[in-house]
Amino acid sequence: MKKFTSLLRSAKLTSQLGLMATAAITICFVTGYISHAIQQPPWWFTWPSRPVNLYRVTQGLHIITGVAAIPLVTAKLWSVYPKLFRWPPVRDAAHALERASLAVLVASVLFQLFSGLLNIFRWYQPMGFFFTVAHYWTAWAVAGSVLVHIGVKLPIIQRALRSKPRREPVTGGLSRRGLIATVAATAGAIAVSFAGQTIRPLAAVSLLAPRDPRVGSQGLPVNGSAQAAGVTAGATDPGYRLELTGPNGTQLFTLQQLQAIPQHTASLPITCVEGWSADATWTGIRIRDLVALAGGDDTFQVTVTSLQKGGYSQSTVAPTHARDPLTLLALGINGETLNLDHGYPCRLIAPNRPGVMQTKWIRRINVAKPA
Ligand SMILES: Nc1nc2c(c(=O)[nH]1)N[C@H]1C(S)=C(S)[C@@H](COP(=O)(O)O)O[C@H]1N2
Ligand SMILES: [Mo]
Repeated sequence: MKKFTSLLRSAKLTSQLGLMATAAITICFVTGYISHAIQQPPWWFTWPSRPVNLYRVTQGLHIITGVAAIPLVTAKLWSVYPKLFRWPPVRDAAHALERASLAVLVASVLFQLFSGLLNIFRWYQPMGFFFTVAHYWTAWAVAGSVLVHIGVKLPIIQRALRSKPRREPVTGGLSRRGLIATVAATAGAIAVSFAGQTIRPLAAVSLLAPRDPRVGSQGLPVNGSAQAAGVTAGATDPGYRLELTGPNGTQLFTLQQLQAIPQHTASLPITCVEGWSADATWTGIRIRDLVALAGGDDTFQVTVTSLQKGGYSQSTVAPTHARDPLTLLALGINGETLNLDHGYPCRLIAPNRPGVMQTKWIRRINVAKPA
């Protein structure tokens, strides 16, 4: 076996790479859970509406640590793969269990990194709705199997990390430190080149990111055009009415009537779960003013429904966000009337909220007490 084992491989190298990969995966897991909980809140979870850029930071970290984990995990697997060919493959029951947990670990981590990458590049066809569900549940398999793996290996890891480094080969070649530095630099470069889609000053060096937050109609990328959503006819229909329902009953508004309600301005980003964020200045009606018109107060939640059938056609605005004066039913963007792709005649924009919940082409707003 010796003959195809690089001299660089050692328990110390594996432990150090493992530590780096675990750090990235831990941040990725926590920020991913946050994104999930905002969209499907468990009973104990509330997400604030401020600071307005908090979700931008957590989701930016999710994507950045996810892509940075790719070289870290690859290097870590490289450092141990000759062990795959050890004979006998299974020594006893405990060993068999350990190997099974390793198989779960490797498969679930690779699935998460790969499916996440497909999502960043908006290649949904092979996954469809399946992605969010699978990506969520597989994250638990990663968390569980990482914990088991660390638990099993802890004595080896501790010994390896404390051990004196083996004498490095002197004649040319890469040293262990050199390898670690190369892997870290690769992870860092990949992280930076994706970060540009959410940190504007980095956009120029954002070589790998699929989105440039500076590019798009009205100065903002479009996710899901009006045509793709099948709403063009409904959104431009002169008979369009916004329906507002609540304790005061049902009220209908033409676009002209909406424009006559006091307008406010808010500078807020769209932060897509895919990792890009872009700032814009929005003009429209405060949601809390509509809540008051409907007969609600600041303990009420708001559910908005799109002209779109299926897809991201509905979202709920919790009281924390509904009463925030920055939360708008936007009619305008960057000084212009909202164009069709950005949600004409009106769309939701709220601080510190995932893009997929910033519903476009709204036709109904329901104001109700949370269940
Ligand atoms: N009705 C509807 N609203 C929607 C979507 C959609 O597909 N349908 N896409 C959402 C997603 S995923 C994002 S990131 C934002 C993007 O807004 P923009 O296209 O104006 O940049 O809109 C959100 N609102
Ligand atoms: Mo999105």
